[in-house]
Amino acid sequence: MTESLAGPPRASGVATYDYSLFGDVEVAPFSKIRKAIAERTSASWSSVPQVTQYDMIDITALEKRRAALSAEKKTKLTLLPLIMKASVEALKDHPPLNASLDPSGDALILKKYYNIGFAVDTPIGLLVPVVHNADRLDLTGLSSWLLELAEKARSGRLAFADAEGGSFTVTSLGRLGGYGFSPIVNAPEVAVLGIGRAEDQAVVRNGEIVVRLMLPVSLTYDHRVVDGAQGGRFLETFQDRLSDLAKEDTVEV
Ligand code: CAO
Repeated sequence: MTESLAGPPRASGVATYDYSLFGDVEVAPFSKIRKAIAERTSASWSSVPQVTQYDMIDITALEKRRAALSAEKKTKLTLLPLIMKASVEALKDHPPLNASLDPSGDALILKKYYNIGFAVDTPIGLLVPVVHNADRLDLTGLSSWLLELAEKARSGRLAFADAEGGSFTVTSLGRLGGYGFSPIVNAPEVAVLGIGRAEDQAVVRNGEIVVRLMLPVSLTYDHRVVDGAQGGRFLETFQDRLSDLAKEDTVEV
């Protein structure tokens, strides 16, 4: 189908033109959910000054522990519950990342609850269910909630209540993640943690080149609230809490 797309500049402010002047085009509908994603991401992008910090975390020991826990519990434990647990523990030490800026600009609302949103890739587009009170859940509980909410999101059964009240978001592209990406803050939250694809890499330890499983992470935050030093300290704590989880008997499963 050839159809003119000429019209006035869209809300984005980017001028458009008649693309069909240059070849055949097809006009596909832009779904309701894509419009909602467009609105949320555009609002965040245009109103939040955001910075992304990257790191590589050695998860060799954590991966062994994950495999052992999965075998012990006779259930598949993915990396995400461990990431979520470590995020909650790191947020407790860095309250401004679990906050929202008051619209007046005069106050920061520090949340005493840990409601962690997580991005789910669904047939209709990106949805972000929220694990409420994630700090009260052990790894098994986190894993069950993640599975249940991801399934609800994918099957179109996610209720409004399942996706509201988030205080921090984790977005894991897992195996699809590539080397890294810059997530957009899920405003009015202040920070979002991106997880890339873990891969064996040659790294230097004690002067020797060894193979370790390295996880790329990216933390994006609202620079009005969080400075680079605090972002760096958060990532350090997050890494420490992940190391804690790799040790036996350090956490309730
Ligand atoms: N690196 C390498 N492998 C990873 C990984 C990582 N960072 N994270 C997960 N994996 C592995 C898992 O261990 C699992 O491997 P096995 O089958 O061998 O055990 C496999 O990838 C599949 O994991 P999963 O996707 O089923 O489970 P999960 O808990 O890691 O993730 C969910 C759940 C809902 C986050 C995920 O399915 C999903 O939808 N991700 C996409 C989110 C997204 O679109 N983000 C972008 C938002 S911005 O546009």
